[in-house]
Amino acid sequence: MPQKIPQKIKSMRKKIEKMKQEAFFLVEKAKALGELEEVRVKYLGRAGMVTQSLKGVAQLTAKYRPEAGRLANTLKRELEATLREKYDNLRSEEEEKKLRIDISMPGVSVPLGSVHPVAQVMKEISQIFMRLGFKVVEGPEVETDYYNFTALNIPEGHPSRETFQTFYLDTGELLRSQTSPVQIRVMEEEKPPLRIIAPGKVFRPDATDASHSFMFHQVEGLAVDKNVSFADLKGTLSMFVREMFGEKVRMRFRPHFFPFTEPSAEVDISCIICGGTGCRVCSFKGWLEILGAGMVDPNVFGAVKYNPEVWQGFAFGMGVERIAMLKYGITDIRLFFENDVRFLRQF
Ligand code: 2NL
Repeated sequence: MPQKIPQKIKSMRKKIEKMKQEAFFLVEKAKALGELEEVRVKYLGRAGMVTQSLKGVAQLTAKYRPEAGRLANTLKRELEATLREKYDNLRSEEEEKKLRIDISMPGVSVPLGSVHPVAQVMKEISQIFMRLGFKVVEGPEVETDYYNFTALNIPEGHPSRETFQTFYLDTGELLRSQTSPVQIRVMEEEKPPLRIIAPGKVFRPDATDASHSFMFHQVEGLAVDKNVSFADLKGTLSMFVREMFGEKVRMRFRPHFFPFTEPSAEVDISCIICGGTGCRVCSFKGWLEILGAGMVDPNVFGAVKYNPEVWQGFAFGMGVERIAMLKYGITDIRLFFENDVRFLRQF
């Protein structure tokens, strides 16, 4: 015979069931987080109906306590779960409403940046040489004494090795003072013939003024092949000058000395401001120095184990800021590094 369920328990179940129906109905009905919170307080708050029922369990006789406790606790857990679910739904609905776009609203304009003039000119230089078959290569800005000096035939005691001409690090390394070390690294890795340009940042501890900065940019170039001559150097550079500064500009070579090239030359162009008649920009000389160049010294080839009896090469190096200043008529190098948008916007 199944045990008869006492009347008291039946009425407890009924009461709890009614409370559950009501509470779930109110949760269902809630349209905003505020309304939902009211429902929670009504049932689960300190003076809430479910909370009170649980408290009431203690006053019951021992016979009914387990069943009453179980019923009230189950309702509490079910109600908490459905409140939590509804809370999440309402919240994501409200979030979504916030994200909805009003297409009649005026747009918000985003200020556009632009490519830095030094980066623009460096790219322009690189592209001219790329059209002549040169490949762009990059390398580390922190270098060793060997790659920055020794391999380039710069002897111990040479003034450019002094601390006032090169930034030395505590590790014994240094900040490259030219991008030639990149070319040494390429020659160590690759067999000739090769044509490469190395654009990038270089560092020298110069006192800052209108024409000096402790950090600036260089593009160096190197071509190695059999039967490369000074005439190839001249042809390549005259092509570059024409592309960069225009048809009318003339070019001249002045003898010079660099440890890594022999013979060496400094290269001038006719003043792009006055056309060569003389003005303040060219200091009334009619000529502007734009780069240094020469035929690769056999000792440099020796350092990278190229046979100088078989291979010849020409090399050149130019300061990007200087080229940009001439091209745009800028008279102070510091303008490139101050990041004043009134300056940068002009390019
Ligand atoms: C200048 C002069 C120059 C080079 C750089 C070079 C590189 C190798 C071998 C030989 Cl790996 N030479 N570079 C040659 C001549 C001049 O730069 O006035 N730069 C601003």
